Amino acid sequence: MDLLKTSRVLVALLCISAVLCVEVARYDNYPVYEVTIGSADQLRVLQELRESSDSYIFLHGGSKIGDKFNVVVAPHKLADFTETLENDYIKFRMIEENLQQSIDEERTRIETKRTKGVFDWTDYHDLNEIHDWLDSLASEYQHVEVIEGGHSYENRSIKGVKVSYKAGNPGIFLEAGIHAREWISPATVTYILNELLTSEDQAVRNIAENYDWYVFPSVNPDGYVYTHKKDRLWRKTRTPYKGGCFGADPNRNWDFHWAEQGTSNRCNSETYGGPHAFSEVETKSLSKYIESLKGKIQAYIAFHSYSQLLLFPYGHTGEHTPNHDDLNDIAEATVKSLAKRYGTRYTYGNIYDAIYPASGASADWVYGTLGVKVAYTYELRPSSNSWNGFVLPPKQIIPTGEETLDSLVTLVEESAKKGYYEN
Ligand code: 0X9
Ligand code: ZN
Repeated sequence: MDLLKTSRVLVALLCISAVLCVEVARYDNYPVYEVTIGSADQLRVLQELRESSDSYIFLHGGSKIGDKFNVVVAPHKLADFTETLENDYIKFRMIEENLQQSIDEERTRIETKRTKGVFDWTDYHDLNEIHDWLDSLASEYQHVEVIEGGHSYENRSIKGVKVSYKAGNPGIFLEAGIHAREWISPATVTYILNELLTSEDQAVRNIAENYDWYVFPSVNPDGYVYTHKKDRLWRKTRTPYKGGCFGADPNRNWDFHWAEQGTSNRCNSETYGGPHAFSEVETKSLSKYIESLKGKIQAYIAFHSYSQLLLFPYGHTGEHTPNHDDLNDIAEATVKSLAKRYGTRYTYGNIYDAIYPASGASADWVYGTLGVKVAYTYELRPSSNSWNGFVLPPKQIIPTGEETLDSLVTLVEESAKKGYYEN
């Protein structure tokens, strides 16, 4: 997003101290609308709107007639927005008048209340804290090794760890934070990593010690830093592009049916796929690392938010994968297990049908190119009824971590029963 050129976002000066002032994107008086998809034609209009500009922020997806979803609209686009929807008889209603309020509350809390220097799951952490914590794990546990899985445009490390209790284990890759604003994703994956190392629960110990875990909590580090410092709702990378744009959607940039579905070729769009596949150094470098694990990783799980879904390939077509029935059975058992602790309800299915057509995503590339047959994408809490799900209250981090770990145990056990980790 080009703040100055498009003036999508009002820019304010936030002075953290007398000497340090940074420009911060603000969403004062940005309303949030709930939109209902009434027909296939309306869905097409809404998809075009999503891909048209960054003045509309689609907070979560919807793909079926009857689905509702929430959109943030920049004040200068309000007239266009309502006119387009009215012309196509699309049902919509305002559910929040001022998006900025919840962002302000979160910022105040993080700056004033959080205990600095302690890594726990009572609140969200910035990139340095996550990286320092990963380093500390390697010093503390002999089974942990820090790995640089790649790097970012602004030259930050895509840092992760490998947890291996014994040689010859099948590998499982956990990817988090590819979309910068989805803060519950790194928080959940660090929670899971901590449990893999410390839990005394027998089922958790079994999966922890009988698999090698490759855990990458923040694979879009520039974007994540940007959401902490400048724009809480940033989604993409931060590569500059002609026309004053920044960033591509790193989950539309992988070289598998790139740019075919659910992506935009306009650089200011939230779903801009980039000028070519792997244009982003983040996806290019990380994919090289993942390729180096070919044969070693047998499951790949990406964590996003929000709307409580468990998705599996493909995203570029409604055609089913060869192991669709297995993926569907495993997903069914996984969401059942997730619901046990707190009653959190997930739905599941192949990406194309269960959320929306979207190609060039990491999980599809891993499935389609590397032949990793167990490939899932979680859309974590909250449900799609929430109006600002990226700003999830921190008291939900631990429950989200707990139920997601419960479900991950089932996902691994069920896929193992089906023979996916036998050599
Ligand atoms: O659109 C996305 O990239 C994901 N949804 S989100 O709201 N977090 O942006 C869904 C990803 C679907 N996964 C694949 N196509 N593999
Ligand atoms: Zn996402």
